[in-house]
Parts: sequence; C-alpha cells; structure tokens
Amino acid sequence: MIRLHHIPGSRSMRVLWLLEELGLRYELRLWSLTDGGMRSAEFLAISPAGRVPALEIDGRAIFESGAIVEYLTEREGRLAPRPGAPDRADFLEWVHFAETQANIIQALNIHHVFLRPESARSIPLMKLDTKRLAVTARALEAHLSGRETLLDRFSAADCMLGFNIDAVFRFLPRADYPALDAYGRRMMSRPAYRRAEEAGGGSLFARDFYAVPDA
Ligand SMILES: N[C@@H](CCC(=O)N[C@@H](CS)C(=O)NCC(=O)O)C(=O)O
Repeated sequence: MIRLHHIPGSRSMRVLWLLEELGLRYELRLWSLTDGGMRSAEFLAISPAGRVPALEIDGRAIFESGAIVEYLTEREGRLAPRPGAPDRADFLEWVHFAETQANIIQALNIHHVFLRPESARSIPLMKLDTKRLAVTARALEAHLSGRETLLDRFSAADCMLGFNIDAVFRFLPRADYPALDAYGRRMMSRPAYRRAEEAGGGSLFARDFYAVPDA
C-alpha cells in the first residue's frame, strides 16, 4: 500500500505527479492547511514539521518532497540517473533547486494569498522575495533555452521543478521568460500530470497575477 498525504495545489502535487509517471497505485489522504489537523499527534508522527507531502510506503513514512522523489526513483530504477552516472549531480542540483525556489514562492504566497489583514503584509519583503524569485527564474530561462527538460530527457527533477512554474507566473510576468513558460506548459500537458490533476489537483490562487502593492 502506498498512501500519499496530500493537499491539492501544494508541494505534494510533485509526488502525486511522480506516482502517476511511475504508474504506481496509491491512495490519497487529504489534509487542510486551515483546520488544525496537520498539528495533530497522528499527522506529526508521520511528518514531524506538520507538512505535506508525506508518503507511507514499504512499511514506513517518508517526509520532504525531495527525499520522497529520490526514494521513489531509486526504488523503481527509473526517471533519475543512477548514482555515479555523469548527470547524477545535475539531477540532484535541480531537485534541490526546486525547493529553494519553492521556499521563495511560499513566502510570497503567505504575503499575497494567506496573510490577513492585508495591513500585516510587509511590502519591502514582498519586493525582496519577488526579486529573489526572478533570480531563480532567470537561471531557469537560461538553462531551458533550447532544451525540453532539465536533463537531456524527462526525469523526476521535472516533477519537482515543473510543479513550481504555475506559481512562478503568479508573481513574475510570463512574457519575460518564454523558455520557462513553454517548459511549464509542456510539463502540465503531460498525460501523467493531467491524471494527477484529476486525482488531486487544485490551486491556492484566486487570481492570475499578484503584483506587489504600492507602499
Ligand atoms: N521542504 C518541504 C516543504 C513542505 C511544505 O512546506 N509543505 C507545505 C505545503 S506546500 C505545508 O505542508 N505547509 C503547512 C504548514 O506550513 O503548516 C518539502 O519539500 O516537502
């Protein structure tokens, strides 16, 4: 039995998508960001920081999306270069880069989407994080120009990073990053991504674009 602890629109989408890419059978256990359930003893026993994703598999639970992605690809022997392969370090870099970028997105989500009242928001921090996000987007734009995927073929690193791209363009103008935009659209049109969307898709966003407000 494989059970994914999941919130639609959250980082657990990475794992849901990868499970679909790998053709594994799973069940979903849905959680909410707002009802306090993620601070319950039951959930903290599975995910000690009270975060999704967590994956129950092979008689244990694994937390952290990057660790889960590495575990699943090793277990299945697919969608990642093997340890020692020439592009193994590239794979690991992009898996973890995705989380660096997701942490910036999370900070912007808190300010733009979750924090109330709006007067509690810090406009200097929103500006700073938008600039930090742009650094990551420029790096991806350069890397993906003339490429279809992060490595020379689709890999689980694309599940880690591809999930971020919808959020990136909630905060940065799409037109400034044509290669990244095309990459995001390619990833989201994959059949496995669409199946994952059907099984547990959703969005945290009510608007297409969130500009930093004037001070
Ligand atoms: N580094 C962790 C981050 C997980 C994370 O922060 N997940 C968010 C959803 S995207 C969450 O569960 N937040 C709940 C909270 O902060 O209380 C990973 O990649 O799995």
